[in-house]
Amino acid sequence: VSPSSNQIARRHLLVTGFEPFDGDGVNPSGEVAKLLDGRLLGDCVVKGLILPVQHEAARARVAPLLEAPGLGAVVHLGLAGGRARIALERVAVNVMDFDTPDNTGYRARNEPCVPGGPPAYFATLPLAVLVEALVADGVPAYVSNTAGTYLCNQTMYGTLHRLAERRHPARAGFVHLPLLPAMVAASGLEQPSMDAALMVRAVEIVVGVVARTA
Ligand code: PCA
Repeated sequence: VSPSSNQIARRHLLVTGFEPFDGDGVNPSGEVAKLLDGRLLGDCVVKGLILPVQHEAARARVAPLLEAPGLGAVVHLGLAGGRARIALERVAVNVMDFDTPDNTGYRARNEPCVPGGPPAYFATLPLAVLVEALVADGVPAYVSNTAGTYLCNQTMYGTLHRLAERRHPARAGFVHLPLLPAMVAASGLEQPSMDAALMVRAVEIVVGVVARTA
């Protein structure tokens, strides 16, 4: 006998983005996560929130959410300036080695995300299915083999580590978004960008597939 739906916590998908960092006034990943908060996907609801760009604070924000009953999957989002396409990250490594300081001015040098943790974790989201769904809808996307060694990698690693430790069935992974056109305009640099509406559509496709397959 399965419990009636009001006896169990609603199945939900955790979607996080980050606050702006490195002097930027905006971070599209945080904006998209905020926009999707509360969205219904079949029997699943999105819990969207914005993480601080500091490793302990980001971890403290995510940790209790990974223990929440009804957690179906985790999709972390972040900004990756220089990427031209939606990047589905394949792997998180146990390294923090920052090229730029975090939002508290701290610059980690060759530190582990989790002391004693395994060298790396693969994303557990269905990456090939996600790329296929994005590309079929005309959204440029690919599977990336590095999430860097900054906050995004650390957050992906921390989540996959915690879920693996608990043998939690929720799938998890990380999606890097390109710069917004206005960010490139403001920088005056020769950089690729993606319109906000297309990024939103991309993440909607990702969470839609993840909700169906979680
Ligand atoms: N991107 C950074 C950290 C926050 C963000 O949005 C990264 O790629 O690590």
